[in-house]
Amino acid sequence: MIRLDRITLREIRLALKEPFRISSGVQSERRILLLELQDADGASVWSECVAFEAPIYTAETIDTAWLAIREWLAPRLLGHAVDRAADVHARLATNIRGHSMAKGALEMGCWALEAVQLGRPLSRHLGGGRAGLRDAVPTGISLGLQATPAALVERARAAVAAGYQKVKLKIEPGRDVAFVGAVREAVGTEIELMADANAAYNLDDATHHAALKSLDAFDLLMLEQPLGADELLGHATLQAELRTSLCLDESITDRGRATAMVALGSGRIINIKPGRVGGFTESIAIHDLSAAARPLVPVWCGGMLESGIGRAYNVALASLPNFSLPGDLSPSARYWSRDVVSPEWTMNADGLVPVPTTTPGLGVVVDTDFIDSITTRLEVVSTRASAMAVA
Ligand code: OSB
Ligand code: MG
Repeated sequence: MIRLDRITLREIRLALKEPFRISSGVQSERRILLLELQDADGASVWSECVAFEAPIYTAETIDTAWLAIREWLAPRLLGHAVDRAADVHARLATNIRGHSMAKGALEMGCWALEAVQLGRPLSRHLGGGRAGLRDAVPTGISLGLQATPAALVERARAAVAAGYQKVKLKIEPGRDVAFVGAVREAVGTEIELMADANAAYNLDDATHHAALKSLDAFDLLMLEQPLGADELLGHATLQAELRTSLCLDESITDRGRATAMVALGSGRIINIKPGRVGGFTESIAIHDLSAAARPLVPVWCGGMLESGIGRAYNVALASLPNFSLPGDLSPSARYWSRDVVSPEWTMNADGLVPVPTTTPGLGVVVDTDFIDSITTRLEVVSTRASAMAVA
C-alpha cells in the first residue's frame, strides 16, 4: 500500500558537457525537476520529471510540471491510500488532462517506493515475475545536430570506438541527407545507424518529402518521428513509400496512440519514454501490446537527457524483454562531469549498461549533499497543506 505524506519538489541545474541541439531547440544547461516522495512510514524515494525548460519537445515544461504537481496531482496522492503502484496512473489521470511528465514523475516514484517496500530491485518489480528480463541493456548514443557533416562524422566515429551499439543522428531539413550519408560512409555498413527528426518535416513540402525518401539509401535501422506528433496518417502514408522502418516518439502519448499506430501502419517501432506516456503502467501496456502485435513491434527506451535518477528508471524499464533494440541510455559521463548518484551509470566496451539486480529500489545511492549544493528552488507539499482538489 502506498500512502504519501510529503512530496518535496526541487529544481537543480546541471551543465551538459556539450550543448545538445535538436531540430526545435538547444540545451546547454539542464534545469531538472526532482521529486522526493515520502510515505507514512518514513520511507522515501527520489524521482525525476523529464520535462525540459522550454516546450520544444512536447507542450510540458519544468514550470508547468511544477504547477501541475503542486496544484492538482500531489493532492490526489497525499494522505490517500493507494493499494498498488499500478493503480496510481488511473488515480492521477482521471479528469486531469495532459501533464504526462508531471504524472509520470509521481507515478514512477510510487513504483520505486513499492519496490523498496517489497525489497525488490525496480527492474524485477516492473518485470513482475515474467521471463526474459535483462541483466544489462544494449545502449546507443544520440548525437545532436552539428554545424557540418565532418563534425558529426567525428562524433559518430568516437561513439563507435566507445562501443555504442547504435548511433542516432539528429536531423532537420537542410541538415539531413549529406550528414547521414557522410556518417554511413565513414562508419561502414555494419554499424546500426538511425536518424531522428523530432517532427521537423512536412509531407506537403516537396523538398522535405524528397529528403526523407533519399534517406532510404542509407540502410538505417529506423527513421524516428519525421512528421508532426499528430500526423499518424501522414506517417502511414510515408511508411508505405519507404523501405526504412519508421519509429514514433512524440506521437505515442499513451497506449491508445500505440494501438492506432499499429492499426494504421504509421510505423514499425516504438520509442518508449516513460515520462512522455505518464509513467510505468502506460509504458508496460505499450510494451505488451507491441510484443503481441503481428508483426511484432520492437520497442526501445528513449532518453530525455536525464540525471542519474531518471536514468535509473529508464534502465529498469529497458530490462523488460521486448526492449530488444538499443536505447538512448548513455552512461552518466556522456552528459555530466558529475552525476547526482553513485555509482554513476557506466557502459562496458560492448555497449551494455548493467541493470541493478541486487539492491531494492533504484539500485543507486542519491548524492543528497551534491543535490543540496545545486538546488535552486525547493517546495514541500504535505498532507496538511493539500486542501486543493480536482473532482
Ligand atoms: O527525441 O529522443 C529525442 C533529447 C532531447 C529531446 C528529444 C530527444 C532527445 C534525445 C536524447 O535523443 C537522448 C538522450 O537522453 O541521450
Ligand atoms: Mg526522438
